[in-house]
Amino acid sequence: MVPLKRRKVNCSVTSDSSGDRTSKFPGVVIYLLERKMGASRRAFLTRLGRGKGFNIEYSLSCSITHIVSENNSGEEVRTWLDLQTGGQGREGGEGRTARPGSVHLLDIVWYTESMHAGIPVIILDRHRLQEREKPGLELAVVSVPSYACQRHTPLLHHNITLTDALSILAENAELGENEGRGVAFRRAAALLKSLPQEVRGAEQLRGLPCLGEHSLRVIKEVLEDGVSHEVETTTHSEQFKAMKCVFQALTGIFGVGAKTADRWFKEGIHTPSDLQRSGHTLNRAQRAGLQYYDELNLPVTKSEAVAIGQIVERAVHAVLPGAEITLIGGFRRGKQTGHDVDFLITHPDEGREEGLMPKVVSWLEAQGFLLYQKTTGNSYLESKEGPARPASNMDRFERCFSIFRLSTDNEGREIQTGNGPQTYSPTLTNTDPHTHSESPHPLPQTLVVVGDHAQKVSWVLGHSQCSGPRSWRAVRVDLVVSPYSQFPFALLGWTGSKLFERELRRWAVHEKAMTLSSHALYDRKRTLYLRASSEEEIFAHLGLEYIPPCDRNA
Ligand code: 8GT
Ligand code: MN
Repeated sequence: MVPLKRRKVNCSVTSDSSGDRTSKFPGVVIYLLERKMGASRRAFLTRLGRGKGFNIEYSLSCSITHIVSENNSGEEVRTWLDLQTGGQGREGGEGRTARPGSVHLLDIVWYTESMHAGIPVIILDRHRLQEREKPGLELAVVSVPSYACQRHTPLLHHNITLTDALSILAENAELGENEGRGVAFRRAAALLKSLPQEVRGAEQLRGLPCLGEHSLRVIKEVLEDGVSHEVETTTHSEQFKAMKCVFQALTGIFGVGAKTADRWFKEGIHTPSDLQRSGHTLNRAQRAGLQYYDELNLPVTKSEAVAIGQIVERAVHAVLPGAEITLIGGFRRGKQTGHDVDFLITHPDEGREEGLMPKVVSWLEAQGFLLYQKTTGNSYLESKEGPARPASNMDRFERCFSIFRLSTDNEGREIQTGNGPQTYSPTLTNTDPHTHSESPHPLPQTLVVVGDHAQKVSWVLGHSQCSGPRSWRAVRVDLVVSPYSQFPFALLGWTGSKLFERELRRWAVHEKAMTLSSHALYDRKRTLYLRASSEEEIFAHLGLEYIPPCDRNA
């Protein structure tokens, strides 16, 4: 017997077309679906219809115009029909298969009303089997690659509810110092971000990679109940709320990483003002972080990033004409806001970029653009034997971590003049958002409406409102200088997202026996460095399809 899937519908008139002879309604050829109806009821209804002059066929053929079923959903009938036709002719195609796209899929109600009326009644919406727009079954068979760097992941995607749930669990795992678990949830979320459509049912997840048992359980719960019990419990748990609040407050201080935050937390330091009171000796970065705490925790907008880009360009061109400046990080991926602004600087004549950063910094300082800066020199040396194993994630470019003083005019437009030489003053001030009204914020100028941030700034720095208009804000800026030959690697490494980068390196090691860094790509089998003059070439060396920056938002 031919398996059902393969059996194609015969278009010739079948031996069972007896209804033809008595048909009073030649344009209507009915097929009663036996599924769930049962053979005897079907036979009874067939006799009844034929007795009233209807053409009712027993075999599926391309002459069928109406398929009538009882107790079946639209999806069920559609799936059944696809099986009969081998999935062909979905769009009502011609020729050898039935015309499932153009055939009416009807509920038994239409049939009984027609029997009662003695004629085929006009088809109303309530007669039709409702088919939800549910392309999911196809999704399950679409093959989705398992590394995020093999997929296109746009900024806006279709599965926000699910990814939000997984992100909370990832965050919880990270706060609990379970990085492996955090990465597993982040990988699952990244997969959902790359899907071309919304997941509406668990059956759509079949065969998809990156979904561990735990993530699948959470996703299924959200799909079925709208929420996940575990996510709800986590978000409402006092421990999670406290940890999140504390860690965000402490790691929100520029110069404070997760390890330091954890140490301070264990000492009972929970807020920036606890820290201030603690008498801890802070390094220069941390002191600046405290001083500009509020503003550095406001998002930086794209237009602010562009304005800073123009300043950086002026500075770089003043000291090295012909140098090239590229906006990297999240803004290059199309994000409209960021926590900082990242720039990559290079020069086509390799070697000209050496020692560039101190000169750029001097220029910026002289113009009054810098509130804080720390420059580190280039310490990269290409080893003939290839990179160390395991390869370091740290890169060794000449680099400047800084806090810019971005001027704005009264309409909130960013303007590009500094305010005369002005250096960072390490005075400690009250920066706790909860107690900020107690002491004056030591900002050298006063607050004004600052574009998109007007409300937020005046809320956070409420105490500043009475001190009159201020025409600038503090913004974190990272400057990186790369030799021209390493530029594509630096560009790729600094565009992110962090997960995308992690996946690229994992792909390189596990699938290609290569080591990728922001400086180079090394082929361990052939024991040689693979050069590239563009990001596209790096993807090609790695045997990957090129993914543009806007699709690296894993
Ligand atoms: P944002 O919008 O919050 O600023 O997000 P982002 O721009 O995506 O993140 P980021 O923290 O500013 O980092 C930008 C990219 O640079 C990320 O992909 C990150 O992995 C990468 N990156 C660092 N530090 C370093 C580093 O020391 N070396 C290299 N190669 N990449 C780094 O953040
Ligand atoms: Mn960034």
